[in-house]
Amino acid sequence: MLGEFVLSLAFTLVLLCKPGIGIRINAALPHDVCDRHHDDLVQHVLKPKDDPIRVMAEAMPVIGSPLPKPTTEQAKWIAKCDSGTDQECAQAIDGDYRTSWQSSPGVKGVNHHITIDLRAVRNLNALRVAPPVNWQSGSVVAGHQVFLSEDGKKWGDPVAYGTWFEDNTAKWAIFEPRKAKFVRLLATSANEDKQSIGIAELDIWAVTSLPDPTGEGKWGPTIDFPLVPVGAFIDPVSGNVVSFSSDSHDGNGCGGKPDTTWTAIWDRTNKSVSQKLIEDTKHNMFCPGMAFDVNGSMIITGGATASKTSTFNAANKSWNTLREMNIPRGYQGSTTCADGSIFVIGGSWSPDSSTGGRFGELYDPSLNKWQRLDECRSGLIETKTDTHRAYRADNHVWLFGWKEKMIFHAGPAAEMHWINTARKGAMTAAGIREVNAAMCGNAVMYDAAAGKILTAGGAPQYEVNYRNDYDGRDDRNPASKSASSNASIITLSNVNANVSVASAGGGMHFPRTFSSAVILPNGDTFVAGGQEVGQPFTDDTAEFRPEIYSPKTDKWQVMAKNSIPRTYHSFGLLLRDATVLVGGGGLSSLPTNHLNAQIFTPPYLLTSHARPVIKKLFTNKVHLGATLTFVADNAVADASLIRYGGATHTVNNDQRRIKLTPATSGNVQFQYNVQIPADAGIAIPGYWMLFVMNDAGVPSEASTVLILCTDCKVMQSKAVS
Ligand SMILES: *[C@@H]1O[C@H](CO)[C@@H](O)[C@H](O)[C@H]1NC(C)=O
Ligand SMILES: *[C@@H]1O[C@H](CO)[C@@H](O)[C@H](O)[C@H]1NC(C)=O
Ligand SMILES: *[C@@H]1O[C@H](CO)[C@@H](O)[C@H](O)[C@H]1NC(C)=O
Ligand SMILES: *[C@@H]1O[C@H](CO)[C@@H](O)[C@H](O)[C@H]1NC(C)=O
Ligand SMILES: *[C@@H]1O[C@H](CO)[C@@H](O)[C@H](O)[C@H]1NC(C)=O
Ligand SMILES: [Cu+2]
Repeated sequence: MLGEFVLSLAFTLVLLCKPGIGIRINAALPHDVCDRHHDDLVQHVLKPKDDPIRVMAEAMPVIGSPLPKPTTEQAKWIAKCDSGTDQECAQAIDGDYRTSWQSSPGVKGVNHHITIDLRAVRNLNALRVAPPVNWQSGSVVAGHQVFLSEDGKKWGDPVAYGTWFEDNTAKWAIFEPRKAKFVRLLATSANEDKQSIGIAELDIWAVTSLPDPTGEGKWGPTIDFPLVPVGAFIDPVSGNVVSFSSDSHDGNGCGGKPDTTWTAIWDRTNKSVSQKLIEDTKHNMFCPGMAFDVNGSMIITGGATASKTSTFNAANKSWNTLREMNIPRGYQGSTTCADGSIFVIGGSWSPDSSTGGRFGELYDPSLNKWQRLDECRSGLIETKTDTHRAYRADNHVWLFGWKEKMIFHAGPAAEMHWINTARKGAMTAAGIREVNAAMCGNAVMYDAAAGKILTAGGAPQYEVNYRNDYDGRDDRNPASKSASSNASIITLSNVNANVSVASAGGGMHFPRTFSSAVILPNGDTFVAGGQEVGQPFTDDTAEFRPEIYSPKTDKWQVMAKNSIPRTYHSFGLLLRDATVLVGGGGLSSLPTNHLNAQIFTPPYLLTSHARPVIKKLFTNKVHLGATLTFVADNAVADASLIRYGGATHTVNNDQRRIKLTPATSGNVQFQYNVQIPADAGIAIPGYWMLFVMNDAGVPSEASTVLILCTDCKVMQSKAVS
């Protein structure tokens, strides 16, 4: 019933936000429709009838259930807060949504907080915070940290923190189950003068037993975002994560101002998440292409405002408008080339959603100009197995800038190609990767010097339940229901030659589509999330068990599972500290929205060995072919560079890894040289993370290195001093 309702809603939304409606999706979606969706959710799905709480379109925990609030004196929960009597505090746990705890006015810099003593140790996995019925702006908890304790004394790091969108709906902090008797909520953003926060009710969720601890690695903490982070990238200057949704923080096409985008920045050092509506660029960046230019600016093309190009400038943290593409599009593939130009191909919505025709285009940042590549025909990159045909067949293209002005097209179509940017995008067949297309699967260049690309997962067709609504025929394709567990290693050799393809470890343990793949410093690839039956805006058949592929052993190894689904519209990114951030999913005004991300700590950081430290880097700007010298705090056995990338819709074409071989340098203890590849097609200019590893395989935190482009005009005109 619930499933049915969700499905039909998802269906309606997909319908409403269809192509043809085109460039401005939200213009076609009247606000009363959005409001109606919201009310439906509140009335029929999430809200008990006599409960006046307003519930946002956000996913509930998929495990556990709310702890009943005991009424006997011995078992009754005890609330303590920073202001008010115990009786007043207790209004937040009295089971009555019409009464609330209201703090006294704040003192600047002092956080309000409330601590609940559950009187018994439980396996907690979520906290729900309901605002007072008479909600007022500035009086609800937005910035927050959630702590757990078994004894009320030792608290440790927060299990969840971040910022909730400031409105009158209840908010979730969902985290991996952990034993605790005490829960503390710290309201970090309501600490300005005179601000008083109110909480109508706190609900605490628990599971009966802790999950099976098998599987390596560790999940947590959860970072709560004030939006569904559909796309994300790391600002290479600060190391902070910049994320974005659409013109709405929790829906697509049900938002506020047309051609705007909600963004949120997670600052890891001070554990805060800030938000901002970007209006100046007049670009709704929902479902775009992403590529990091050679100068550390994230170039975001198309999406909901389909012809626009925007850039986030890492140097001054501002969003700016660049020249529009010739061909408007969303869901395109995009990547940065060896000469610093940005390539896009494919995509949806326009110019004609039924016939495709979304040719390649090349952006020259030095001229701020797009050039159409007339020989680069998107028909050649289309998958042949999608009943949604041209609307979906050329989406989320896997592209890798390469030597000799070439781009390698690795999929998701079964057929692979070389694209020659010097010859109007002329395409040469490069062989067949596998029998079927792998739409919404992953492809990562984990060893660039050796020309190695790992591909994994995906499905023959984008969405299972797609019906061709243009001709009224039912094109649903039950035969292609399942996502793939297939995985391949592609090896590039000479340009224009067929590539070689081998199975990667016989395939993943689990089939998945809409998953994320993140290259790790040691050359392994972490794959997380996705679902077995690919259907946007659903979490059915979600896969919670990530796995890591190691080229050294040619094996996939299952990692510890998490409990938050990461399906359509989720992302994964390697962080500078060599952990992985996996987040998002949804953005549909439905209760499958995930306004959070979780950190995964790979097994290499959970050993007893100390992490090596890069103590000194002789320069952080290095030319192609040059030697880079660094000093570590201890002996180093291995090193690598991983290019900063941007992830959305399963694709992060710009992340790539170069294996480096550290050689001792001079007579200085723990001083090493590494050689930067001379070819810009391998070491694509721009910002990279340098990691070093000890002989136990433990990686350091990354130092950021800018690879300069000696002979490309882009770098010359935008040269970094
Ligand atoms: C954290 O740092 C960001 C800058 O990255 C700043 O805008 C924000 O106010 C800081 N937050 C706190 C709570 O200190
Ligand atoms: C940031 O830098 C870019 C590129 O140099 C420039 O176009 C833009 O105006 C700058 N924005 C601000 C707010 O300084
Ligand atoms: C290269 O691959 C194409 C398909 O993409 C195939 O038609 C051709 O025979 C292959 N060439 C060689 C030499 O294997
Ligand atoms: C996986 O690969 C095998 C062997 O090439 C193929 O038969 C199968 O159809 C593939 N599965 C999917 C879902 O593409
Ligand atoms: C990009 O290039 C400009 C010069 O055109 C420079 O001022 C700026 O600092 C660079 N940005 C970054 C993030 O390196
Ligand atoms: Cu999308």
